Amino acid sequence: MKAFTGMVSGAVALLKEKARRQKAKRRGRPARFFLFAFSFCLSSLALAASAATLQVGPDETYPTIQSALDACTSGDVIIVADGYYNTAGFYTVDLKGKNVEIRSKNGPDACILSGPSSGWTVFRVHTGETRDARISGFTMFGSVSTENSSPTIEGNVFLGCRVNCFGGSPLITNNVFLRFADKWPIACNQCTSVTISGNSITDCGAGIQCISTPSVTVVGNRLIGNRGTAIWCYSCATVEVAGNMIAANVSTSTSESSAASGIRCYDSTTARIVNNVVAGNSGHRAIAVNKGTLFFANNTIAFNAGGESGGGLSCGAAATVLNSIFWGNTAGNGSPVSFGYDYTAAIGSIDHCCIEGGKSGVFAGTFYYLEWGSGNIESDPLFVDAGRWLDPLESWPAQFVAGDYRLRPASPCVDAGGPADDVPATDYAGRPRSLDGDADGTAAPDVGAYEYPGAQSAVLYVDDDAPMTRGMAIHR
Ligand SMILES: [Ca+2]
Ligand SMILES: [Ca+2]
Repeated sequence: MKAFTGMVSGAVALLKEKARRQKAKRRGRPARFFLFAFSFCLSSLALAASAATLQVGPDETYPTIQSALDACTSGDVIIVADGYYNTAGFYTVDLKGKNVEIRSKNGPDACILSGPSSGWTVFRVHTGETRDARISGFTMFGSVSTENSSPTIEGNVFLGCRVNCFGGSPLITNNVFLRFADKWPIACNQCTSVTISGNSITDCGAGIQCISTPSVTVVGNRLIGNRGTAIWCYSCATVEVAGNMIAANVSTSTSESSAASGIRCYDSTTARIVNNVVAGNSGHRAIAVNKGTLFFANNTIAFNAGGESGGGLSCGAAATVLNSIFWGNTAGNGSPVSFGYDYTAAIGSIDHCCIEGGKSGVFAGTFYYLEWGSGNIESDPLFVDAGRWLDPLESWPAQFVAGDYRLRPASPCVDAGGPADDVPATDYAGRPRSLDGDADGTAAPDVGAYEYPGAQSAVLYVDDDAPMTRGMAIHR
């Protein structure tokens, strides 16, 4: 929350600065306006055929983003000066079909956009804009709404607000979402495709929601300490969920289509879930995929608290489960993994996994055939730090102090994975997979999301016993 506090005090300083500038502006307006107009005409003539850069700010040619947008054409760049832009009295900025880059001059700490009320839409993108329409580098107290458009929304901080997309193929990348209380800070409905990458979502009502979107890619996000499902895909044909940190999320839903604290794929055709760390979540189950096919490799699923069945993974899909750790998860039965609990008929395999309780820990329903493959182990994976649930007397509702899910040198998971051909070429932290972690001269994948680097680099482990239920850092 340090960043948040900093931003708020930054906003106050910016308000003062704005008042000072307006005073100065009133004093020097006539001469400066003439100079501006003159130089603008010259530059307009010179740059008529090429992209223009339009400056927005109290002392700039354009006082508002909308006035710059109205004057620009596709390919132009709009740069917004430092300041607090309170949009009281108007405004939703409308891109009006122009594929322009709109960005702050000095990043989100210095440029804050706010609507007149909470829940206000600050940017509306609804005229078929492409990925070349970019909105980046703002702190927003109002939402971005897109309809049948495919903009890039990048590097913003959303405080108590959201990105809401209907149709199109938007890219939502490297944003921070904090304190959006009303469920989904990222919501995509009936898009053609969507890519959601590198975002951080903390202390929100839930995480990422995708509905009826044929192609969903959710990669490299951090979803920590939210009060609902972290990633929920409903009726999306192809879903890829890779390299996400999903920790300390609590879902109270028991609805069949939505219940899961970590990842829920409901009625997907093909789901690929790889390289994720899913730890210390609480809900009906941590990960649930009800039908279709599932490829599930190199995930670390640890210390999740579940409901009836499948505290780690609950699956009715035809599943290939490889190189994954299921440790410390709880449920009524099938604590690590439950297949076909709802009487679905399919075949699933488990190879080269570290599963607490071994084969007898896995539940397979009446119509589900489990192929218990080779290379499975059932010893403690020896995480650097396992994390822990706080005693209910310490915190209520339950909170999880997440640990560090890299492997210790003596972990049985080091070099114990299956063939490298089938699994992601890099690990959760971006290291090559495979490395020779046990120094026997042969590189092999590890089990879990992290590849142990072995003697190839010195690693200093730091005790990270700090609560992360509200967005604390975790090693990457
Ligand atoms: Ca290895
Ligand atoms: Ca080796």
